[in-house]
Amino acid sequence: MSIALAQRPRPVADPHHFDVARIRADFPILAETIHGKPLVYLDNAATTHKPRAVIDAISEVYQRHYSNVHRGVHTLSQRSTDLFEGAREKVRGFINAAKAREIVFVRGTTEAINLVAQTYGRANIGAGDEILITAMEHHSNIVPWQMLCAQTGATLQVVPIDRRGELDMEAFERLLNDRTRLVSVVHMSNALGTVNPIETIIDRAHRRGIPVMVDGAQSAPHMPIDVHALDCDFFAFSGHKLYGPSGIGVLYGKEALLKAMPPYQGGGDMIRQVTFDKTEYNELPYKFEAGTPAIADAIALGTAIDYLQEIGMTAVAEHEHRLLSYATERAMHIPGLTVIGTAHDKGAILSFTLERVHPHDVGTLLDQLGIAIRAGHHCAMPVMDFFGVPATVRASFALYNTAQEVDALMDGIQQVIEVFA
Ligand code: 7TS
Repeated sequence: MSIALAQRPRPVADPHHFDVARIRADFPILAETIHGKPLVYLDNAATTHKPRAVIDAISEVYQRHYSNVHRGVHTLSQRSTDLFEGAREKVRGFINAAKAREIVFVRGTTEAINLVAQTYGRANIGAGDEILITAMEHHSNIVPWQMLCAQTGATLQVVPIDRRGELDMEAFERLLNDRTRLVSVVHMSNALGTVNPIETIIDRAHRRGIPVMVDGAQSAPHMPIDVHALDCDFFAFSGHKLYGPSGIGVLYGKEALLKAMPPYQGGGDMIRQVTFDKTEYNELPYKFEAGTPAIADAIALGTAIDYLQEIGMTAVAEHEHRLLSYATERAMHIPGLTVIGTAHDKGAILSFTLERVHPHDVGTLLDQLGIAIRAGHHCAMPVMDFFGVPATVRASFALYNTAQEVDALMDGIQQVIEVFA
């Protein structure tokens, strides 16, 4: 028997006409006013809002289908197990993994990277070995490797970036060597918007037999992902940036690698047999899913994926790209505004500084106008150090943003400049 959540109105899927008004109507929070102004939400790199379908899915699970998974013979347990495993299958399809057992549910990108560092890393990386990351990583793709280095005596190598915020690919090739045991690289930078040439990175690393982990926290919500075509060894993303719930995320790993890795945490669900002498671990992916998982959240992540696939990730990427081009064009005409991150290939993130105004002041004044942006180091302090700024203002776009919201942002920035003039 298979169980499905209630059918819901679907977003429009017309490749020639991206109906942003229809999409906005699916997101209840976008009707909120902030300080009496319509909400202009441009902090999507931090987290995205949820369509009604996702909110309703959570409610429906708890109202009608909820029980613990993988344990009971009773009907509700079977229903929630079906829905939970159905969500895993949706994730598999979304990133085009070969098998559902290559999809491990975790709390988010951060946990996925820590899992790989502490399992794959501790089993395969030792004193004198090197782990290669880049200078534009989020702290989540720096600190777990530093911890692993402290535990094992391995060292962290860092691919530098240039003033546009692009990777120095020659340096990357130079840094790959016989001691390199793993490359872990961000697909799309949360601080700069840079989309890295991960196909080339994976190809060059694989030529030397080095596995590659991709931090897809920012890419998965904004462009089509095909882990099979990429041939990456690990790929991580978070549900909450993908219009799904917080507290749920995904680690994709190639089956052969996951199979050979020791478990991450011990407990229920990850075992086959336990005696006081010896424990036999469960099969994939359950070996890595100790304890009761975020059941309703995983199911609702599946609903978020349904929602996105109905629209189409290519259409999402194109819409956001149009917004970024328009925002960048307008920003260039504001005196004293410097865009940080001008890579050729960019996702819809506009990071900038304003002369004589601290980013936090920009954020506070924009908030008074109902505009939510992020001001800070974006958990990428080394990027801020490289550009010699303490922080930036960051506007990050999502599928529900509009050109009018870009106008509101730019008008808001003009007002900030006048206040500080
Ligand atoms: N990697 C990247 C590239 C990210 O942008 C983030 C979160 C993470 C990893 C961590 O994801 P988490 O879901 O485990 O927290 N980035 C941001 C941001 O830009 N503002 O708030 C969180």
